[in-house]
Amino acid sequence: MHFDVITLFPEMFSAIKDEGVIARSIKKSLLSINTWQLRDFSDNKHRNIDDAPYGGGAGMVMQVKPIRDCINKIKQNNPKTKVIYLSPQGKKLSHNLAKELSALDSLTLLCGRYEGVDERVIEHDVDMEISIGDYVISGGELGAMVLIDAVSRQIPGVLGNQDSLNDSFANGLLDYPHYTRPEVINDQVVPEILLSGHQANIDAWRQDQSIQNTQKKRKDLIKK
Ligand code: 4G1
Repeated sequence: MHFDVITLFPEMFSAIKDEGVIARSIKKSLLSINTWQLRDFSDNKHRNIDDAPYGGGAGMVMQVKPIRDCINKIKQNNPKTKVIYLSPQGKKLSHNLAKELSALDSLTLLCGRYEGVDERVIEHDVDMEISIGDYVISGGELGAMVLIDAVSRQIPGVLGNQDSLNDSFANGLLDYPHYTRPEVINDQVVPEILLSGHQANIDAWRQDQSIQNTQKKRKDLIKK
């Protein structure tokens, strides 16, 4: 899968490009991430890409022309790419949406800054708006990185071993509790069953803990 990312802060993406599971998958050619500096598509010597809002008020708005030129450039190599604008107005990112997107060959992620993009970009150039949650953040870049991580994990081969986290959440459940050495610390003990060596009982216990955990901490996740 290929990601093109349109941003004013391409350096931020080193957080996922240089480290961890995404970096390894890039080296294995399972994934590629190209960042595009939107300022390279500015038409003035100051490299501005934003202007004041019509109607007045605070803040600046990202202009149509640089964004449209950048998207058209990306589409020259990649005519079928799906253009996603990370935005608080978008459909909420979920495990299921990440899974659906992972079936595509190419995504173009547009990251907003300031007050966001001119509405005409959304009307004419964007295929889908996606949000990572209901809070104010400073830019779409963190949203794009969350999306890249969640989508990439669903691509076969990206995760080394089979991933128990994914199995758990695919059922719509939270994870079960984890323990490692030592067996006792400050009077806190590891549940006896995990030391029993009886794998079938351990699996059943974990399944039960997943359900109880979900019931207790995230009732909203329990399927109707
Ligand atoms: C109004 C949230 C504005 C925000 C209401 C989730 C948030 C990108 C996301 C904002 C952004 C609420 C996201 C807000 C996001 C332009 C630049 C929009 C940053 C911007 C609840 C600022 N998922 N926010 N506005 O945060 O891009 O992806």
